[in-house]
Amino acid sequence: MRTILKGALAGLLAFGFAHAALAHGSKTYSAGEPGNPKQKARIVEITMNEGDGTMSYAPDKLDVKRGEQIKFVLKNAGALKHEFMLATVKENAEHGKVMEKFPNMEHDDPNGKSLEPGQNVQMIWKFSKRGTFEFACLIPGHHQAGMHGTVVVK
Ligand SMILES: [Cu+2]
Repeated sequence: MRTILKGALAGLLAFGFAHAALAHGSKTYSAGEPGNPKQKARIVEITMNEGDGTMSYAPDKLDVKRGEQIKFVLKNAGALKHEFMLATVKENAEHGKVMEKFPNMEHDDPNGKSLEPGQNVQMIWKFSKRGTFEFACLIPGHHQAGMHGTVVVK
């Protein structure tokens, strides 16, 4: 019994470390930096939902000035769990591959949140870098079903 418990615990720890190393090992973020709740922020509401064989964010495009802080008010209006992961297209694609192996990964990071159906979550983000970034749901199948959007920072 003891050995089994230890084995399970070791497995969980290994998973946690693998997750940290693969997805969140670095404290720098491609899309900017975690926001400061004490500074002013533009509020942007983004609703997640499923349609007829599709999944989406509304809106799925956002233009931001470099240095601007955005308070994302995320709403999961769907019947399924969804995520909002803000990074580059490449990073999200790599992270998505990890999630195919570990589909139950949960996110509560400065640049990414997991939302249960009906849940609302806020995320404050400072777009300190110019470029084109992606927000996406990396639960297997969701990105492919259309669950991604673009942020252009000028
Ligand atoms: Cu999703």
